[in-house]
Amino acid sequence: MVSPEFSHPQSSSPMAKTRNRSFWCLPDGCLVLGSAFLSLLLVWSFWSFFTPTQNFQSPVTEPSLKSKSSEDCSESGFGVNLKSDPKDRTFYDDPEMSYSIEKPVKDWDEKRQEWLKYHPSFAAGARERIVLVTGSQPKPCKNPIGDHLLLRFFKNKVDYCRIHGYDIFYNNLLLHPKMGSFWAKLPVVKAAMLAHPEAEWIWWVDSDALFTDMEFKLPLERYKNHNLVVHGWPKLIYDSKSWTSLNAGVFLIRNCQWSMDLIKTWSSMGPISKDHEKWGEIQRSTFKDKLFPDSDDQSALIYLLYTEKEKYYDHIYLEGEFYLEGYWVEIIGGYENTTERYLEIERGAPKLRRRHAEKVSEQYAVFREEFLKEAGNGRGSWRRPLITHFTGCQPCSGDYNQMYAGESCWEGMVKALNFADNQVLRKYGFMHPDLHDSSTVTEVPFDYPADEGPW
Ligand SMILES: [Mn+2]
Repeated sequence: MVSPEFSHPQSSSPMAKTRNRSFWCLPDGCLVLGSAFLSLLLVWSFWSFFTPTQNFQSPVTEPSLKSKSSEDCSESGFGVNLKSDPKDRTFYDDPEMSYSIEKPVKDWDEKRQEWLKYHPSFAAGARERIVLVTGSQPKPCKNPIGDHLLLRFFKNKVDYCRIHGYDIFYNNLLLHPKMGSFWAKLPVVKAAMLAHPEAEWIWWVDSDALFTDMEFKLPLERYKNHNLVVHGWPKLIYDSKSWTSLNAGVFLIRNCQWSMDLIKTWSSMGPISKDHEKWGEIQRSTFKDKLFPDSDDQSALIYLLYTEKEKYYDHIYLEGEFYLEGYWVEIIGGYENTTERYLEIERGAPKLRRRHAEKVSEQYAVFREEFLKEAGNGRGSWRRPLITHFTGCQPCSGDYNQMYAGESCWEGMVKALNFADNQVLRKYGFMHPDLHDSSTVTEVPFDYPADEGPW
């Protein structure tokens, strides 16, 4: 689909002045943290030397720091305490609390806050914490190379999460028997919100989408006054009334009551509703370019934005500035040019060529950023697209939209997967010399690409 670019009208909202307001659902349910909790945060920032940050210079063996912290953190992983679950009652102990999509959760902000109060090591970084959620169907793929492709799409997400320190959950079950196909994500996202009270955001990424910029991080600061972030364009929703005015295959949703309510309303247009068929008809009559009869999650979300703008628009950030997900057809032809432009930058910037541990990759992303100012974003840009989405190609079933040759789907996927893999492999000393050839690798020469060899 077309992806018009214009700046987001909400980005200049007056809300943007208040920096630290948005811990919980925004802007309706903004809860101020108590002073006791804040002091816990302060104490934690002192303890957190176990998680060295870019600014922290003290050696971890400093004896005066070691004694107290090691008692509390000796059984911890990466600055959070994985072994402490105090006996205090939380929502997990409430027999009424259900993970099912059919039983709404109430007072989630308070319940989540209470859990964090009893787990202070998680409270410290909660605002920035993301859990990526993805998944596929329970059965083996019909497409003979389907499972292999899904494995590579999943590996790509694991790579991205490892580089950025995010947790990832892969679901391959229908959590509600009626919520299949594109509706299957909603029960999973709801369950993930309950399973991860430590995370502020759940990031759903479809199985047919992959990260093609392993360095780029979501600009969370931009979303601080919003609860849902999707790739989309207001003009296409309100003027064109198109069912592709946003894409529901990738979204970031805040772990809060507003989102619980949205999921309830959203899924009420899905197959769990007795009005499911009727919703299909309503969607088709509202969005004239929608050609199939069934009610789908993407049209349902656009319908909410379209019919209840006052209720939803201020809470949903339509990200149109970069490829939060991008249509593969308009992207994959640009990988070679992008690769060449990035190499050109590196030839002139030794600090970008320096070999480094994978763990410190984010620092090199910061270095690179100053050279990407001219790259642009989104369509027509030579910046690596954050996510390439193979909309219309189904890796597992092997079905594809008849407007493409099937081969172009599978070849495009291989090219995108290798393009992404090259960014990862380089930290391990290797790369694919040919994006169309998955099985051949070459060793990366020292000081590459300055010493680029004849290959
Ligand atoms: Mn998809």
